[in-house]
Amino acid sequence: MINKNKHNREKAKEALSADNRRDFIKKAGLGALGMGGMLFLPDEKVIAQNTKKTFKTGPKIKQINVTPIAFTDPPVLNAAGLHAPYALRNIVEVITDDNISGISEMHGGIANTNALEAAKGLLIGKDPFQLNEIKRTLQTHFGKEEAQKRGDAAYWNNGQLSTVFGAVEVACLDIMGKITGRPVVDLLGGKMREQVPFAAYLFYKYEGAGGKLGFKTDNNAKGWAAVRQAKALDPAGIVAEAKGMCEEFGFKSIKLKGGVFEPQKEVDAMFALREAFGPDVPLRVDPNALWKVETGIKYGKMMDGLLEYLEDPVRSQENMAKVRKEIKTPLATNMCTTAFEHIPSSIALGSEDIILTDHHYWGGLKASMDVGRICEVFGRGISMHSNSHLGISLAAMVHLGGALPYLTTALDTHYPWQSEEVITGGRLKFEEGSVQVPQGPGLGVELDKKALALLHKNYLDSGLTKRDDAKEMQKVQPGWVFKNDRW
Ligand code: GKR
Ligand code: MG
Repeated sequence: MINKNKHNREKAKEALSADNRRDFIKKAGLGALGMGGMLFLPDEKVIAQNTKKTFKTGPKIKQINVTPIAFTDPPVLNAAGLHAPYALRNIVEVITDDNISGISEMHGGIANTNALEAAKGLLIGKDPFQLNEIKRTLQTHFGKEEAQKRGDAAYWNNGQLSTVFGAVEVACLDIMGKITGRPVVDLLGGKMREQVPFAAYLFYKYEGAGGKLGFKTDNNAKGWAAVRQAKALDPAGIVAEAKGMCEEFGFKSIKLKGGVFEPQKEVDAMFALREAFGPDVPLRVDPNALWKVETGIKYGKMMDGLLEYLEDPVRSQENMAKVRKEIKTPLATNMCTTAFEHIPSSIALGSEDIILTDHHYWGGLKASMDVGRICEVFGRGISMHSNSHLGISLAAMVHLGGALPYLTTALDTHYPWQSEEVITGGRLKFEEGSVQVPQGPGLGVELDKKALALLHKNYLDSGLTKRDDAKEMQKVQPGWVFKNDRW
């Protein structure tokens, strides 16, 4: 042993002599000269063989399909107005030259469809493993995204770099998972939990099932499907909705989408939920930044001790920081800190306690892992925002939720409001409010081509090309206008 070590030391010394230094660095760079490597220096031939094995060129993207779809959505209310009878999404399928297909789901609307169509030509021939290069390529076309360009508009209608790249990245990760035989969660660093917890996401709503039925209901509906079509316009209606949803999905936390009625009425609904569910069920309310600063402080104080967090009571990081200083309840956001460029001012101002990440607009799953890291470093909590979505998005959210080392609260999902699917095997299951991280390679869900065609037909028949909640609201309340700070 002693002799062997002496021999290796001499070999290492020899390797470090001036003439050989470059060669030594080359070998070290290939990983041959860790301490283990010093014991058995592989010869050039072995290194060459291993190198070939390790650095196999990936497959190339041969084809990208973008399919706009529409699925039934009930008439739920929010600060921006009313949901249309159909919610829109774009389904992306990336196919490699060896016929491996990766899928993802993106915000709906023609701007996003067009942006994805434009991206297609740039990505054919690219290696799906080369995500940095793919992003750079998209950046040359879409320009570097500037957070201030997003303004107050619903950023998911815009078709910008982060949304397009997010969609492409998820599909590429699905491909990588299928090639390596590993679930996406492993490509994000590995599983931190088997089950990912979600919250019941309540909405005020008019009576109606949405879709073809619109404001009408299906008399044969049972259980949650029946509750989902009932009206919920007061605290009693919200409690009944919460009970129906929690019974069906087993959720252990509850969120109410506010910004619909004057604040006192929404605060009353939160107290009614507390009364009905008791102190062990965490509660949140999200007025989508429709309150003025003084309103945020007044009702924030009223709900101190009641809420797990108050989500976006007011607009802008400055206003959030003002409210946060005055109340004890933690503040969460998916509106004032929505991009990496927002982080420095978020930290400087102290605008929120929790960031609700969303891979659909933060720039993908890996970027959302980075958001998690930033939150950890700066003492913020992290959770997840959602919009109307189907199972491909849910699977991606679950892989991300499974991988985030530091997840502080249950995630948002609109999934219970939807009844259709675009994946094989039907709707994903919730157990006790959680979804199990899919086990199969990649996302672990597959596109149902028949369902895709049907939902695409829905899109064409619906006549909708973008989400416009204000327009839908005006059909019910003529003259209704969106106001930035209504109360
Ligand atoms: O679907 O009506 C809705 C929500 O209001 C959604 O658009 C929001 O983005 O869920 C969201 C939120 O938490 O702000
Ligand atoms: Mg929100």
